[in-house]
Amino acid sequence: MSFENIVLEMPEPGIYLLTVNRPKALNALNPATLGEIGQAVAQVAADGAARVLLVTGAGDKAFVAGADISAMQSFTAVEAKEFSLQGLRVLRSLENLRVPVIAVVNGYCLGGGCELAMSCDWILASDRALFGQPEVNLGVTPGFGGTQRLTRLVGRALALELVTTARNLKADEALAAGLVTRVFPAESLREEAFKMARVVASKGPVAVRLAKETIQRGQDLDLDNACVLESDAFALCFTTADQKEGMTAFLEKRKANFEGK
Ligand code: DAK
Repeated sequence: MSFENIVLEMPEPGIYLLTVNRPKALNALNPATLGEIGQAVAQVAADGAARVLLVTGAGDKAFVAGADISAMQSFTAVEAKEFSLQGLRVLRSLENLRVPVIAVVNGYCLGGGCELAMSCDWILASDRALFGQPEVNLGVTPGFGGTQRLTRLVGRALALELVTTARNLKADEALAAGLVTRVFPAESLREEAFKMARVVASKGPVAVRLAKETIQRGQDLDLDNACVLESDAFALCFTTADQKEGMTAFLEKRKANFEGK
């Protein structure tokens, strides 16, 4: 599949890299770009060899500086609703991808860009990253789930402060707030992200998928029901060859050779 606004590649076995590629517009998300991200997610979802997806922005200035303001400026309310629903749908499909998805944030990560990053499973940031939901500067609210995902990640008070003041967070504050999991020097961000992706790709693929599903599905349940999900996932692992291989390899003091079945 060929794209105009993104690049999707598999630079190493099992590791997909999706790059939003509109550096002249700081990788802003217009409807075409969102559509291509949706197609790329479907492509990764259909590839049984996929183990992890990295999502980043082209250039060293921005991950994504937001939804495309020039595309939105003349929207009618109906078009705005369609755009918002498209964004919500695409970001949800990314979130629901069965393999872990890691955002690799190298600069401005604003508005729809922050919403894209938050729909990934976790965020790695460079020390030059800047996060925010500045939509109120433009007279609108966040439209791709920012009010909800930011609140779940950093809590109600900070989410409200950030969304209503449009204040941006530097990487260190984003780390302290739990919005990002790790911060790296800008020069080493990409290599650190690949190192982490290789670690994920080396683990039992079925176990990794089930762990993601259990954490995701369980977080909105009460603890008793969530733990039933976990115990079912754990039991399901014992139907796989990977469980036998993983435990046998441990006992034989060798590296496991997982096949994803
Ligand atoms: N959209 C379109 N173009 C953008 C852009 C964006 N979000 N951000 C930057 N650009 C473009 C600039 O217009 C400029 O283009 P040229 O003038 O060169 O043609 C180019 O990228 C470089 O930007 P700057 O010259 O401004 O670069 P600076 O380094 O001076 O400043 C900046 C970088 C990130 C501080 C600045 O560009 C900026 O403030 N950008 C806007 C950031 C922002 O407000 N982001 C949030 C966008 S709103 C909804 C659906 C979705 C949403 C809301 C509602 N519904 C349908 C209900 C989501 C909204 C958003 O994400």
